[in-house]
Amino acid sequence: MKALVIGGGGFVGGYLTEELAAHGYEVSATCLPGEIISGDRELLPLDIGSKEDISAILGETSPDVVFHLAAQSSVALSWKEPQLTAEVNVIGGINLLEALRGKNIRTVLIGSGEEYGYIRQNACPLSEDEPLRPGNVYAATKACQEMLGQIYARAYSMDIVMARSFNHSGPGQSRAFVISDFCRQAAEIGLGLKAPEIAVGNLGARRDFTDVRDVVRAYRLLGEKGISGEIYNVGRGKAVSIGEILDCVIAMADCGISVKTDESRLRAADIPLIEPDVSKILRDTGWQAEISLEKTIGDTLDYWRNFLRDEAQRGDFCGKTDK
Ligand code: A2R
Repeated sequence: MKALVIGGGGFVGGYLTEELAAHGYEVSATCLPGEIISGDRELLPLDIGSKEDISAILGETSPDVVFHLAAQSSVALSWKEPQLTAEVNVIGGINLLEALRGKNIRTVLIGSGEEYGYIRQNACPLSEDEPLRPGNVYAATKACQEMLGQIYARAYSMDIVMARSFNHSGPGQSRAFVISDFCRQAAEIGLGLKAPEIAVGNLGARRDFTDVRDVVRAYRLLGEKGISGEIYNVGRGKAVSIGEILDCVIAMADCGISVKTDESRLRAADIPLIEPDVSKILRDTGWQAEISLEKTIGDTLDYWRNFLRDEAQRGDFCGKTDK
């Protein structure tokens, strides 16, 4: 079985490539031309701004299944660069769908739990039928990509499965995400690189976190067993508060950390609870999250400790995964 991972140079892409290879797939993966990739993986340069370039890669690699991860994936950047976000996530998505049209290649489109946006009170756990009310530019573009996926699946009988992924984390993730950020701060404190104080935003919000290694297993299984034209929530189905995550990080770091609220990290419109119903993916693929949050946090803490030690040894303070 041949798989093509588009957007394989990002955080999730490396894990998905490993997951597929470990299950016997012959994997090709693309990255944005000029993108700096950690490790020594060989990736094919591809900007999804060009339908012709996508067609050429499909011709070169002749995949049975395509996983589409390429995205402008930062919510913060989506406010600053709405046109770029729409270019990559919407026009790039159309370019891919057009390149795939008539080719009979199973496709897994990766969307986001952010698409649900301003959810109704008591709507959790969110089923895939819940109306979407995206609350930021990134979420709107992901909802749009998914709608296009459904339209192409119906109109052209294309074999497309869509994922809505909730928060995921693990070793190697950018510190723009909360678990990685807390673990990096704790690792800096443990190594004496920072005062023993972690800066935090709203600790009351409850979110659903899954380990990235579980998430890529879900993507593989959606490729293998997901029903064409269907949308699947990918998450643990059990939200925890950001405060509980912080307590776990502090306990594991075990170096006397205190907590300080940083006003700039407080978000005005934080939704109190976001939690998916994950019964559909379990029913159709047998997938459910298996890796505990404690393991995700422990491994992410270890990742940052090693990263910071290596950085200090090299005398280099601008690591490339620290975007
Ligand atoms: O922005 P960069 O240099 O990190 O490159 C990203 C790449 N990308 C593109 N690839 C091809 N053509 C483009 N025009 C283009 N623009 C950006 O897609 C990056 O390597 C990759 C997305 O990876 P990350 O930003 O690390 O996201 P992550 O965490 O791996 O999430 C993967 C998917 C995304 O669709 C998210 O929206 C979703 O999972 O949650």
